[in-house]
Amino acid sequence: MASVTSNMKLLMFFGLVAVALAEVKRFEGDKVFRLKPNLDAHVTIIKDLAKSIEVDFWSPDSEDLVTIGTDVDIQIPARYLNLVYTTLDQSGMEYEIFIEDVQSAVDGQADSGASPRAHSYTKYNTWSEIEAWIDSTASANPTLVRKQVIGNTFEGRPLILLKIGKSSTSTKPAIFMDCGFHAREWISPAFCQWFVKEAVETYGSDNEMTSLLNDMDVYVMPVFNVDGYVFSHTNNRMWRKTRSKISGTSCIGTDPNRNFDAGWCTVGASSNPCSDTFCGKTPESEIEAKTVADFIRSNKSTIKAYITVHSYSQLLLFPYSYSYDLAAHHSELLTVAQGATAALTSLYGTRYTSGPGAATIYPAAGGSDDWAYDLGIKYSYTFELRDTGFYGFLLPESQIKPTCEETMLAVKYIATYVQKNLY
Ligand code: DDK
Ligand code: ZN
Ligand code: ZN
Repeated sequence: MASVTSNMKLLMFFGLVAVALAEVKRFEGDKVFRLKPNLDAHVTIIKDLAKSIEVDFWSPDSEDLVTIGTDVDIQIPARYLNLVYTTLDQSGMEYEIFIEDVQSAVDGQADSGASPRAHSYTKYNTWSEIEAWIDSTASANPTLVRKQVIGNTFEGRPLILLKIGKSSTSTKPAIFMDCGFHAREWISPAFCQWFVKEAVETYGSDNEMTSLLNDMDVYVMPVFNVDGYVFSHTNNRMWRKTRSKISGTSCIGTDPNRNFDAGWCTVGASSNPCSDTFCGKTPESEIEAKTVADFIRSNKSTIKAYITVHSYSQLLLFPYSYSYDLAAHHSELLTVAQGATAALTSLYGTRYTSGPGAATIYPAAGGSDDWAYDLGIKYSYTFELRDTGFYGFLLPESQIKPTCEETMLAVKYIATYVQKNLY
């Protein structure tokens, strides 16, 4: 027994040393540019840059998605700035600098004044803080919140759902909402935590929330891509994908929002494992995607709506993204989206665009929203939260509260619509 304990201490010690020694990527002097390609030649130049130097695409999320007439936000490492300025100036392409120093923006995110080692709804919590928060929230609200572990990530962390709703002996219709598909989109898990807080705090006083949670359950997955989220805290703030190993390459990770079985890898996705939009070896090759897809398939008859929360761009999207074809329920999906974004805007004037994915953002196959819709879940929506690129993924913590408050109005609008149209 004594030797087990000392071995454990030794392991813990090396674990801590490994964390302390882990290369934390720094971004001193890196800049984020907004490019405005309006000629084929400009698109070619951007794609060539992506091949020859290290460029991190913020929006769209990979060079494969760059098209004429759509703004491109890219992060350029400091050492390539001279080359990039020369290239851009020769091309005649219009551009602006959105972030002068990425490291300062990374450091500037934590402006909430919240204590760094305690959970807070107005800060970007680490996975261990979120895990502890899940347990305390579930045990403090046993009649309203139940924790469900539905599987494990590639690196062995738990995939956790919170089932929110008034306990009932009969099966209730449900809404499934996930956050944290993409590691660097930190505002997304912050929103799922906020939603749970609002649910438990306003059940019984807010009529809309009370009626919703009496009639329905909401499955909230606070973090889908847990391994990626952890990596974005410990090693690379700009990480997007999962952390799975792919045989035959040293590149790591798959884009989980290209890994679902919906027109898989046909458009707006890459078969190159080094790309940030890598679609994976096969549909559902990622354990996180397979686990969530299995859960939704098993609860297909009760799940009436699917909501997935990303950032940034201020969009509310619905199917399809894998095709320009309009969904069979296009006009209803659009009307609900417009109602939801109007509610969102009413609070602080934040402007959102809504529409089908392919035409509104870019064609992209393998998304969870298209997959859920084709499975038969009619109300399937993807949020792209704040902002429109001023801070991008580095949205300061001081914007968590207003962002979550306005997003609550949109999510409640959709949920209430679904609830009123159940039968
Ligand atoms: O996965 C993406 O590239 C964005 C969120 Se970062 C969403 C794209 C639209 C929905 C794809 N089904
Ligand atoms: Zn995303
Ligand atoms: Zn996004």
